Amino acid sequence: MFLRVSVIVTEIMVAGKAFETANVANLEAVSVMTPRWEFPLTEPKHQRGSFMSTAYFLGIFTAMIFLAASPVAADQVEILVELVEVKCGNTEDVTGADEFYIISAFTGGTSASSNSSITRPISINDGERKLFPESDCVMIHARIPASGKLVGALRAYDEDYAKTWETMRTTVGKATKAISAAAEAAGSDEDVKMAETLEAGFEVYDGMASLDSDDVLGEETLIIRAGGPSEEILTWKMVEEGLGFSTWEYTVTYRITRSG
Ligand SMILES: [Ca+2]
Ligand SMILES: [Ca+2]
Ligand SMILES: [Ca+2]
Repeated sequence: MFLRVSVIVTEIMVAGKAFETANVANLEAVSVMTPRWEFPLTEPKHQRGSFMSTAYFLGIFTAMIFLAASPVAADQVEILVELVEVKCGNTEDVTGADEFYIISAFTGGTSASSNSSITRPISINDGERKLFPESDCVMIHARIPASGKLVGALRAYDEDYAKTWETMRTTVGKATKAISAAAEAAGSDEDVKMAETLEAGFEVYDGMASLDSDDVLGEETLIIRAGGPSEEILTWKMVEEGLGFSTWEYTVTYRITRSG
């Protein structure tokens, strides 16, 4: 479409230029010839005709430039936020591998643009990097207004108290519902208000004793605007270097994809 409009504009530019050049030649001829032949070249009708033709071309030219410069306006943007991999520099557990997992909460301010997810634990040790399984990657996939945004909150854990992961689906569903309801009730697109609605989701998880007993490795808040590159690969680093019993270091890579 854009290419086609560009070609048409170029054609009009060439035609307009040729027309203009011809007119300039005519007008020069008029000024040179005026002293000797006042008629017909200085006849007002002829000059008005030239002016009208030039204005006509200019009008079309301007319209075509406007069309070419205006992108096809998408009022909605589809955003996909996915986990890619986790890299471990240093585990939290003092001996052996950690069981690394992430819970997430996202909202675009409506029920339809709210979601929560949890990944099944990945056994990972010092110096290793592991891909999140495809079935656990998607944190949010939503359509939001082109002027909108998503806010998200991520929390990473090392599992120390085994859970029945099959029953976690029910919990994830409850968390998603809680975020959806809070987002609809808040009815706000302020960053802080949107982030607050995510708390409703975390409260559901925090109510589980087994999850509450696991070690929290890091937390991250995200604001993802609808406008932006079609693909971004970002990292979230969490480090504990303190004087406590344990130290750890993790880097999580995630991807944002936008399409019109
Ligand atoms: Ca631990
Ligand atoms: Ca552990
Ligand atoms: Ca350690």
